[in-house]
Amino acid sequence: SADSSTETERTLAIIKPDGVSGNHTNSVKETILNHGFKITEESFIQLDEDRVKSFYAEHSSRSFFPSLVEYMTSGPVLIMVLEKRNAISDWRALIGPTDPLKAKVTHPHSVRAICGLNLQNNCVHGSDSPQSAAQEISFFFKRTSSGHASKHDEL
Ligand code: RTP
Ligand code: MG
Repeated sequence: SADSSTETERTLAIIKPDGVSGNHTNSVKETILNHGFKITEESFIQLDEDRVKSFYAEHSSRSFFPSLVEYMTSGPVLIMVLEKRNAISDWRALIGPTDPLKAKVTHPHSVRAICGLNLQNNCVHGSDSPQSAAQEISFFFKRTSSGHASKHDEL
């Protein structure tokens, strides 16, 4: 069918270093599956500086950028591709606002309200548009011509 409202969509999710080290991985994955997403790719990796700088290039001129790079390289992360109808906006809604301290007030059941620590250490990432989802998924996951996923830099 060509009806885009019923087509599955893919988005990129990351459980950030504070989420992994805070033992939130299993509960976040359970939340993802309970909300009807399929986890179709998964990679537990340690990001290096260059990879984080490239991934968050849109923020390279911000004052928080050096701290963001240090944070995102401070330990392993779990990168996932999530699939469902409206995956991009539904995952963004599920994770809640960027700042967990605000999320606790306005979206108390969101992932960041429950697992996040502060504006920087906010547990999870979600692609913010169809364009960034496509770009971020291909940034981390390559597909061979046979259709099998091949991951790089896996721990
Ligand atoms: P994300 O890209 O990780 O899903 O987060 P987001 O869209 O909700 O927020 P964004 O503005 O893209 O910021 C990217 C990440 O940078 C850190 N941050 N620190 N100290 C600060 O002022 C500050 N602001 C943002 C957070 O880790 C944020 O998720
Ligand atoms: Mg963002």
